[in-house]
Amino acid sequence: MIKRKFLLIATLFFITFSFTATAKEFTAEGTVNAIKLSSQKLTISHGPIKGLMGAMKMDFKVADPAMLSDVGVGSKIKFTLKENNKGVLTIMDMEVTEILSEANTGN
Ligand SMILES: [Cu+2]
Repeated sequence: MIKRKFLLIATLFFITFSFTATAKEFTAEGTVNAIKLSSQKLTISHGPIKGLMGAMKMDFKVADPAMLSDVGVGSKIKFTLKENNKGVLTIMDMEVTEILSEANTGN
């Protein structure tokens, strides 16, 4: 159990360190289209993200699965994305700016 805890802390430390070392950060706004609990992702129709991409509908992984229960389908959100050195985007932080529906569907 102790060994496991150490591994978890070491992993978290490593992830945090690698993010701060190489990550690029972006802020964006969008509407949640779907919540995918099993893959820890949100499908979002997002507006243009300066320096990254234009407006489109796509999936983003969230940093913490608990974030998936903070939104519903139709929620408008502001979010912070981090891009790691492999170009993988993760939502690190988000804020609901408008709730259009409280439906929270699974996969
Ligand atoms: Cu996109």
